[in-house]
Amino acid sequence: MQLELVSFKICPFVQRAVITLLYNDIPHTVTYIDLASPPDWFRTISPHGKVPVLKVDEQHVIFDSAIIDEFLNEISSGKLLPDDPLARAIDRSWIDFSTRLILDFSALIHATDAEQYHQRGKIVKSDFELLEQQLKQGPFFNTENFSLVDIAYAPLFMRSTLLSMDDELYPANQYPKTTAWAKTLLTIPQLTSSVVSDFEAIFKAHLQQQAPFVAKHLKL
Ligand SMILES: N[C@@H](CCC(=O)N[C@@H](CS)C(=O)NCC(=O)O)C(=O)O
Repeated sequence: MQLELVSFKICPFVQRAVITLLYNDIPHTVTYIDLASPPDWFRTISPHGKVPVLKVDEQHVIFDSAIIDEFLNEISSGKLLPDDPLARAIDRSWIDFSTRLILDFSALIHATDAEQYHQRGKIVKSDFELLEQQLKQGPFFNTENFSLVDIAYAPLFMRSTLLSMDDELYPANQYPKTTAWAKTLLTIPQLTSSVVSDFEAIFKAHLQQQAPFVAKHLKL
């Protein structure tokens, strides 16, 4: 099986799949596309028109990061989700919530004026408040066991550490368990190596171009 991951360099959802591939030592190749002008073949393999897409072989393609991650876990260690059905379902629920948090945070970053910025900031704060209440003593979401839930949130934590954000832009600063969790995750080598080497520059250039209000606020 020669896996090929179709990627966009700054996509947090693709990054989840990369972390899972690296964590499990799964051989793979990565093909980068430009989402602003995707190649014709992309539409035929990605019904939602989104990355990540995992080409498993000439006939089989999987899409959606949560589904790709579960597949990668199942063909390797299988240890990245709990055995107990209820615990596994709870993990899937919080993976689903991470997508909401990433999208709410992305909406905040792309606010075009102060009013939108404040409104969206309140939504992100309430998301982080819910997440904080869910966290136990750590170091991981499932205490001692690193899991797909950690992988699902890690891309957000990585992006937030690259920017000097105030509490309104990044309310997680106010939540000690979330802060400690993020700090732990960012020491994991498979996580820090899951983006391209010029990720920071590309990400900041993207914000300058697509999110000028927040870029100015961050003095980028
Ligand atoms: N739920 C999807 C979300 C994927 C997603 O939104 N990817 C973005 C890039 S970060 C995308 O491909 N957007 C292109 C579009 O919406 O046209 C997943 O987890 O894989």
